[in-house]
Amino acid sequence: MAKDIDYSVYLVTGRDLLPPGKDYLESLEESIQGGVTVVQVREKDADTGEFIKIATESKRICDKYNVPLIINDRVDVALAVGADGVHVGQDDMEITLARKLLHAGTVLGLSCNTAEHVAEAVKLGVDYVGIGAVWGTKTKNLTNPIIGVRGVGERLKELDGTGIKAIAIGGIKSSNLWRTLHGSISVSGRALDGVAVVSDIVASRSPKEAATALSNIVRAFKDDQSQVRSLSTKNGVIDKVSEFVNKIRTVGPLVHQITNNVVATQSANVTLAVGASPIMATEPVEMEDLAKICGALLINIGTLRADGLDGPRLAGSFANKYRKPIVFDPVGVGATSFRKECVKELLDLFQVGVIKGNAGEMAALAGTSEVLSKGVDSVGSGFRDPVSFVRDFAKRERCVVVLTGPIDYISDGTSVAVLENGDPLLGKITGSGCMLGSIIAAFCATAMHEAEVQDNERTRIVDLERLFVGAIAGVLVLTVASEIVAKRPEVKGPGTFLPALIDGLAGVSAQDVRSHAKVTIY
Ligand code: 3NM
Ligand code: MG
Repeated sequence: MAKDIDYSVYLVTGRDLLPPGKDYLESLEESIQGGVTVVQVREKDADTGEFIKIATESKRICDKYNVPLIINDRVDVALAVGADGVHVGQDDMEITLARKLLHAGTVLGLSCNTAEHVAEAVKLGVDYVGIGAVWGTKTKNLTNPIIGVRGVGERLKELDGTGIKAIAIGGIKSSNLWRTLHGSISVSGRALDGVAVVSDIVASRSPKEAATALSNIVRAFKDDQSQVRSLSTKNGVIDKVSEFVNKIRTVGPLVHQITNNVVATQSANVTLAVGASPIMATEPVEMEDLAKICGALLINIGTLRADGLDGPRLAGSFANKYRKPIVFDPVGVGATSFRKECVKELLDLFQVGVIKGNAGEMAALAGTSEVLSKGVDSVGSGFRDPVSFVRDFAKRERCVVVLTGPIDYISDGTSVAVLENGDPLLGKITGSGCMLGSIIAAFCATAMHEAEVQDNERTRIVDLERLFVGAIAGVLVLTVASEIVAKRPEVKGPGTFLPALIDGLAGVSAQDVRSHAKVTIY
C-alpha cells in the first residue's frame, strides 16, 4: 500500500524561478511552514550528482516537517535519496517499469492532459494523476493544449470509482484558486484532491505567505464540500422564500452592483424597494473595500467597455476572497464576440453563485444554437427541454442558473424550480431582466446573511441550497409584484407600469408571495 499523502498544496520546485537573493532551501522551508503538504523536486537541467544533492537537502527539510517528498522523472534519484514517490510525465519511464524498479509502497504519479492519458493511468493503477495545464503558464513550455477548468472536470470524471487521487497543475495561483477548485468539479461531483504550484510559491519573496494563501483556500474548499444540505420540497422552498421576504428589510443588505448605464437608476431603486441598499461602483481601486462590506455582488455586462473590465475583474476576485455571492448577468452575450470573450474571461476568473439570463443568452453561454438571439432579446420560445437544460448547465457551471422568460426555470444542478408568475408588461419595459438580477442579488445576500448568523461560521463560497432559494425569492418577488400592480387602475401601459412596479416591490409581502406563487419543483 502506498503512503496516504495529503495532496492539498503540492509544491513543485523550480530553482530558476527564485527571486534574486532568495536561497532555495530557505524558500522551501518557508513554503512548508506556510502550508505546503507535499513537495516534488523537479530538476530539468541538473546532472545526476547535483540532482541527488538537491534532493537529499530537500528531503532533510521535508523530514523535519513530516512532509512527503516526490522526485520528478528520475527513479534512480528517488531510490538514492529514499523518496516517498516518483512523478512521471507522458514521455518519461513507463509506469510498469518504474513500479518494478521502486520499493513497494512508493507513490507513483502521472501527468495527464487527455482522456486517453487518464484512462491509461487508471489501467496502470497509479496513485495520483497531475492534470494540466489548467491555465497558461510561463514555467514550462507546454506541448499539450491548455484544458481549462472544464477540461479538468472532464478528466476527473474518468476517475470515478477508482481510488486514484488528482491534482491540477499549470498557472494556478491564489487569485484563480477558488475558480480552479470549483469550476473543475466533475458532473459526477468529483473534486480535486489538491493543486500543484510552482511559480506562485517559488517566485514569491515570501513563500510562506503565498503557501498560506493557497492552503487556506484549499482547506476552506474541502470544508465546503463536506457539508451539503438540501431543502427542495415545494413547501420547504416557499417557507424559506417567505422567511427571506420578511427578513430582508431587517437585514438591509448592501448590494454592490456593476451594471449598465441604461438601467442603473431603476436597478438602484428596485434594490431599495425590496429592502436592500444599492451601491453602484465601478472604480477598480475601491473593489476590495466594497467586497468586505457588501452582502452580494451583481455583475451585469450590458454596456461593458474594454477599458471598464478591471472593475468586474477585481470585484469578482475580491467577492470570492471575502466569500460574497456573485450574481452574473451576461446581457446580450450572444450578440457580439466582444461580449462572448468578456464573459468567458470573467467566468474563468472567479466563481459565480448565480447566472441569470434569457434563453438566447443562456444558449450562447452554453454553446448551443438551439435558441437564437437578436441583440439583447431572445428569439422564439426557448429550449425544447428547459428543465433539463438548466439542470445540466447549473451542474456544469457549479452554480445556480436562472433561465428567464414567460416561464422561469431555476436550478442548483439537482432540483429545478419552474415559476409561472409575471405580467406581460414586464416584457414591455427595458431592464426588467436587469432589475431581476439586482433583486436576486439582494435576496442572495439575505440568504447568506442567514447562513453567517445561523452557522456562526465562515459561509460557503457557493452555497447552492441557499442561493437556489435566494434566486427563487428574487424571481417571485418581482413577478408577483408585477401581477399585483398591473391590475391597478393607474397602470395604463409600460410608462405607468414602471413606477407602479417600484411601489409594488416596496409593498409586496410574504403573504402576497405565498398566495400568488405558481411554483413546481422537480
Ligand atoms: N507541468 P506554474 S504545467 C511542471 O501541464 C508543469 O503538465 C505542467 O508551473 C503540465 O505553477 C507545469 O508556475 C508548470 O504555472 C506549472
Ligand atoms: Mg518528465
